[in-house]
Amino acid sequence: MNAKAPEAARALAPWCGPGQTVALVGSSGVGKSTLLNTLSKKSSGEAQPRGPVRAADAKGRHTTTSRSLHAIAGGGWVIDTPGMRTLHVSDVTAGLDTLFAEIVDLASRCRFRDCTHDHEPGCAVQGATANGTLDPARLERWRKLTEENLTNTSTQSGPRGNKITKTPGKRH
Ligand SMILES: Nc1nc2c(ncn2[C@@H]2O[C@H](COP(=O)(O)OP(=O)(O)O)[C@@H](O)[C@H]2O)c(=O)[nH]1
Ligand SMILES: [Mg+2]
Ligand SMILES: [Zn+2]
Repeated sequence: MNAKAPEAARALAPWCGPGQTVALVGSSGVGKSTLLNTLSKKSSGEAQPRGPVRAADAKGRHTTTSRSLHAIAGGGWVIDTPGMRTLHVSDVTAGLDTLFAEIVDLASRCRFRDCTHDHEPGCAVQGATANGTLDPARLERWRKLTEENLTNTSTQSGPRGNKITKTPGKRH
């Protein structure tokens, strides 16, 4: 949508009304503050400052530096947030299992419990990509997100950095 046009507010009306609060989240320069100004019908004097977009790579600069809450014209609230260059995922193991339920399902039929669905023989997930029931691009997205989640999620470690796999029992 064109964030500068009043029609933008009309298109978003189902999510922006009395009793509703929305937050604008996304990369710098995508137009969050611009959209906020349209939604809240701010006069130019009280408008959220909008940033330039670098012509070379179309990346925005961080013009908004803190969160702020604004009333939407006609009811509801909108939160402007500073942009981010990248959005990392962490602690989303349960979410990934929900989103890629069919991969979880297939994985239960892999020969190895800790199958990475990459090179292992007897991999049901690779089998499904081979016979066309699973889109290889989807498996690739699963792999990327799973790796990112693994890197960004802290694991509890014991003495000498050993991973704790069991909760220590109560002492008697
Ligand atoms: N033409 C046009 N320019 C836009 C639109 N949305 C944002 N801009 C411009 O893109 C730049 C960055 O917008 P800004 O709202 O500061 O992005 P933010 O970092 O997400 O808050 C500003 O120069 C805006 O005027 C749009 O829908 N159309
Ligand atoms: Mg902004
Ligand atoms: Zn497998």
